Amino acid sequence: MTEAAAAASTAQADTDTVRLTLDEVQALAERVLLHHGMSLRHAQAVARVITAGERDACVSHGVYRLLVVAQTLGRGRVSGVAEPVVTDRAPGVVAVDAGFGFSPLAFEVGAEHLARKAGQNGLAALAINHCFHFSALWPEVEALAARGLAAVALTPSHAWVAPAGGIRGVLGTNPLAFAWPRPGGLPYVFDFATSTAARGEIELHRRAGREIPLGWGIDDTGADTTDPRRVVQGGAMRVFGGHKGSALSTMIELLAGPLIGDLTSLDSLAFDNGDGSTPCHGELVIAFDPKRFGLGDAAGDAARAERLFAAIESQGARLPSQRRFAARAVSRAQGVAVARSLYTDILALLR
Ligand code: NDP
Ligand code: PYC
Repeated sequence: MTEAAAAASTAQADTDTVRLTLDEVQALAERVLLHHGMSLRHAQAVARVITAGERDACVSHGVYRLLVVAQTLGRGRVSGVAEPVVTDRAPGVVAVDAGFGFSPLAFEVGAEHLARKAGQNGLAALAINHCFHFSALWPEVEALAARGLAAVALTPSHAWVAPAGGIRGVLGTNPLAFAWPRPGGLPYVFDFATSTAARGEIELHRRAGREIPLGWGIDDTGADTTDPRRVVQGGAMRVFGGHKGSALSTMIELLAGPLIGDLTSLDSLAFDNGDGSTPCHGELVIAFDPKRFGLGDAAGDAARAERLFAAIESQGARLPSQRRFAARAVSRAQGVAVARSLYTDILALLR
């Protein structure tokens, strides 16, 4: 590319995006959510996960989600003000009833209890019930790793995903997240949908009029398609990893659904009844305290984990979340660039 072409392309990119500091993203998100009737506590908690998504360049779960959350609030089923209610179910189990509010505040309230119970028992579980759930799970497992705990989080969604060998949506996009605390540094974290791609990615492609890669979804006849509209209208998404992803996704349905007295993705879609709201169901988070598990050589155990990470990286492979952590550092220094069309749609939510 010539210098002039590069300058023109940069200028084009500048006009197509709006640069915001992270404080501005948080403030914008809070404003939109308060405008749509959320309590301050909910608005701040939801804005924190949305800002974290944008900061870490997880665009499918960043400010784009404001459109989805506002639409869900507009449908009137979700409560923007419900205060989470904590119940001590067992020495190792705490439940938080979100009262049909969004999940982030319920997690923030429950995390304290979960961490205390994990410290007492070695491991503990947090069951969040009756929550509208739109967020990425890594902020939650990372928060637990920051307390020195290893953690797993899982949740269903809506029945958009066909099981391996099937062609109709039965399973959710069902994310699975894991964090492992590392001495003096950022944790090892992965967090992925058990569908080939998250629903948010398909929606973003649809918004942008872009094709999706083959393998993400099928149309209403079960044929592979690159048209996101055909996946969304009568088609289905694909699970990752064939029968293995299908089984993992089913496990998530069971553990974060019937096990904790809550809905599966099929139930969540039926409950939605065509509203197009964020899925409503439960979430399960499990925390492990390494201090209660080992044989007394915590430093040796941590060093063995570090050798595993080093062996992965020494081949040129990267650890999950490294892209996010790198994006986080850049966003903290330079802010984030939001697509202008998306920014305009978000501002319209304030009218
Ligand atoms: P991605 O496929 O983007 O990433 C999955 C994970 O794999 C990330 O931890 C990522 O790290 C890591 N990764 C990606 N590429 C590599 C690589 N080459 N080497 C090593 N690690 C890699 O995630 P999804 O699109 O599946 O999911 C996105 C988000 O959507 C998740 O945060 C999930 O929680 C959320 N979601 C939420 C749902 C809900 O119901 N609430 C439903 C479905 C999804 P990195 O980020 O650093 O690239
Ligand atoms: O991207 O699959 C998704 C999703 C569903 C609910 C929240 N995010």
